[in-house]
Amino acid sequence: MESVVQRSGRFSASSTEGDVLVYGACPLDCPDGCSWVVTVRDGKAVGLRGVAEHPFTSGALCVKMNGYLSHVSAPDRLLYPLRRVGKKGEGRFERISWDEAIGTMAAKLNDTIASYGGEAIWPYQGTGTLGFLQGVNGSAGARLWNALGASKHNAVAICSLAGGIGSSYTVGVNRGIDPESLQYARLILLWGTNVLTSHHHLWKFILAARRKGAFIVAIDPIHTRTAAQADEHLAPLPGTDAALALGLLHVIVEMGAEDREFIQANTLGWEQFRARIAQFPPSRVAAITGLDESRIVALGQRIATTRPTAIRATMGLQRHAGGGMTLRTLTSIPGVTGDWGRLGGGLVYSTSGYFPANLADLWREELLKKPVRTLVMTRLGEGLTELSDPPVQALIIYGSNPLASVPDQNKIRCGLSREDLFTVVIEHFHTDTVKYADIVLPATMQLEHADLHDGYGHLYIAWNAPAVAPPGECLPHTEIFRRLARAMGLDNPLLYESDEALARQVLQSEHPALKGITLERLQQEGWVRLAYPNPFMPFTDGFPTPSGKLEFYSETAKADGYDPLPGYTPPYEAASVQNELAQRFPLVLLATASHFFLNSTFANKPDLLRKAGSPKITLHPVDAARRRIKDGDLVRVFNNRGSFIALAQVSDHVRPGVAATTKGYWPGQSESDSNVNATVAERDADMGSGAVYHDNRVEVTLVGCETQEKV
Ligand SMILES: Nc1nc2c(c(=O)[nH]1)N[C@H]1C(S)=C(S)[C@@H](COP(=O)(O)OP(=O)(O)OC[C@H]3O[C@@H](n4cnc5c(=O)[nH]c(N)nc54)[C@H](O)[C@@H]3O)O[C@H]1N2
Ligand SMILES: Nc1nc2c(c(=O)[nH]1)N[C@H]1C(S)=C(S)[C@@H](COP(=O)(O)OP(=O)(O)OC[C@H]3O[C@@H](n4cnc5c(=O)[nH]c(N)nc54)[C@H](O)[C@@H]3O)O[C@H]1N2
Ligand code: SF4
Ligand SMILES: [Mo]
Repeated sequence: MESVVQRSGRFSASSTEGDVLVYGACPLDCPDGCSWVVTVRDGKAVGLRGVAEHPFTSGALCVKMNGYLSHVSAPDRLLYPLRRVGKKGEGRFERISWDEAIGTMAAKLNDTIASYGGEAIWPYQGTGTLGFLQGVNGSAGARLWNALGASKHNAVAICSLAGGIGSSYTVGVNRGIDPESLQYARLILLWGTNVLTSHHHLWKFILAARRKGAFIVAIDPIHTRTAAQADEHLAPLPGTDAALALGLLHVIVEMGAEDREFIQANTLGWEQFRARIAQFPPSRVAAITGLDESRIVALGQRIATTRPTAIRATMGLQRHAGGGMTLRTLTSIPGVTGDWGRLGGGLVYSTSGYFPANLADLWREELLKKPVRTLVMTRLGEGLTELSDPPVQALIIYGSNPLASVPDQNKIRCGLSREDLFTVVIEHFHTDTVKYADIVLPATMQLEHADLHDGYGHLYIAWNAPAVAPPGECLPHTEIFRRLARAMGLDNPLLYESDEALARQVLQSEHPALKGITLERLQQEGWVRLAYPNPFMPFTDGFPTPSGKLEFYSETAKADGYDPLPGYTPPYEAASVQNELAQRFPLVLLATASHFFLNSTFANKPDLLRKAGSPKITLHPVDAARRRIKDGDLVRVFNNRGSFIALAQVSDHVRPGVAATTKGYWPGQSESDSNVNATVAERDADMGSGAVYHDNRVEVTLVGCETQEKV
């Protein structure tokens, strides 16, 4: 039989002789945060599988990561530092040494600081990897940027900020119930979330509930693959969910089904909120959401009579002008039904923050000599073309492909073309963004570096041990920043701590959730559940709001300049708000998660690109016929900001007036040299400057039939 060189206490003999099994974790920006095992043979990774015993991963990865090993060894992977030799955007580079690359960077950054001050440096970290050492959760490089006084990001505004802030006004935090507790629900509302594409590991808990009789409702403007599996699907107009929530509550209150005992003991401002709810009778809500009144009433009655009801919402739901308010209002529903107090009831938007990472020790704000400005990552175009005092003179991009992923692509391209801007991109592949770099640095991938991970859709943390040596001259972010600090002549020892030392500091906390969890244990076991009770109910000891109660009425929201009550904020580009714009651009375009890519990661992976096919836009038959568009036609999708080309897919999976496409394609893959983000506005959601990707009006025309004034 087999024998195994054991790296970890949890392994039993299960592999070929001489093989080494190494625990790791998926680094991608995905709620599931899977734990995996790498099989290493003769120094090479030959196998990758999900950890079978991990209750959330449950032995499976996903269609994107199953073939990860071929991505790691892809022939077009960046392996050496490069210097630009062509014009910005041309993508012509020559190989240089690490010493030269780091030396050039150090000189440029020192010059920038001398001429403009540290804030002229913009460290632009995206969500390419989430880890606490190399990735965005730990703001890799934070110590160095603090020492240099560089500008900061306000948070990962690109993805989830608005919704997190919105739910915090109601329950005090961005987090909600343990997603695993969906298995105890009797009614599950999958509200603006495409589970089977974006975080399929949750599905088994939903199925477990269904086996015990739970009813599953999908609320999504698109008939997604998740909606297709639900017992019922409601397709409201995009961005109208808070109105729907208030309408459902109207039905519940009319029935007298609110949980008065819970409300009395655990909430603040019920009378005011009740008056707000009264303003949203189903007839009004039907007009706002475009849903039949009878279906709103029926769902309201179902919620009123089914305990416990669980709501799963994710980030897509808040990519609208009223995204923060949407989560604020949805989070109030279990406050009215009392389901926050029942196992299997409540809402989960994110679990991020359940891991009480010691970020203060990781970041060391004391290295900052004075407070620095924060920049919004979804306003990169504006930041590069309009910001002054100081202007951005040095842009260090890592874990991000902003030319593909960030709103207002044309403006970003213009900013990245600036001759006086020094741009460094740390990457795995020759993305469109890389083409604008002065210096390109090759980063290690997950099998080649150490990292510490949590998940934003579960309560586990994991240690990712390096399994193989990096190919070529790839380096981890942590090492790149150590080398840069040295080349810049900085001598604070905090800038030179090892990866393990950093990981130990992240885990250094008196918080009970980390009781008994050490780096040694993680290295031994690969992953652990945080020390919360199991099953877990978050708000049994009250809500972490100023009043200690769930706040229907929030003084904090009021002080921050918002409506103190949950309410409904229409989309910026709603026909009711901007009628003239809606006439010019009649279709609301959603650009949602692709089943085969993770944001723009993998859009260059041949097998996944083949499965995904060309960029598509789904149009309702009525909308298609009106424009003489047939299934399979090549169309130009445009508005006053820009355009991109896609294949028309004519289907009733969307309603008239709504169109759907997917995010992630690289602009350079299209003959228009653009993707959907050429049409998306550089605009903030109501709370926390989140992006409004799905609040986007467009018109569509056959390629070849574009008129000059329209495009
Ligand atoms: N396969 C795959 N998985 C991913 C990603 C990916 O790119 N590909 N992206 C990852 C990332 S970065 C994130 S942040 C997460 C979470 O990202 P998700 O929340 O999954 O993001 P979306 O796909 O934008 O939106 C989810 C669903 O919400 C719907 N939706 C959009 N607007 C509205 C609305 O106004 N009302 C309602 N009710 N529904 C609406 C969309 O049609 C979509 O089906 O997923 C992660 N998982
Ligand atoms: N239209 C539209 N656009 C969207 C969205 C939408 O719903 N609609 N969703 C938004 C969301 S939710 C998000 S989170 C953003 C994501 O936007 P980004 O943060 O830009 O993420 P990606 O597009 O995946 O690009 C990540 C890049 O990092 C690289 N990378 C991966 N790992 C590492 C590493 O360890 N080191 C380095 N140096 N590089 C690495 C990958 O090769 C990839 O090119 O996109 C947003 N864009
Ligand atoms: S992308 Fe998500 S589902 Fe796929 S392996 Fe990574 S964490 Fe798991
Ligand atoms: Mo995201």
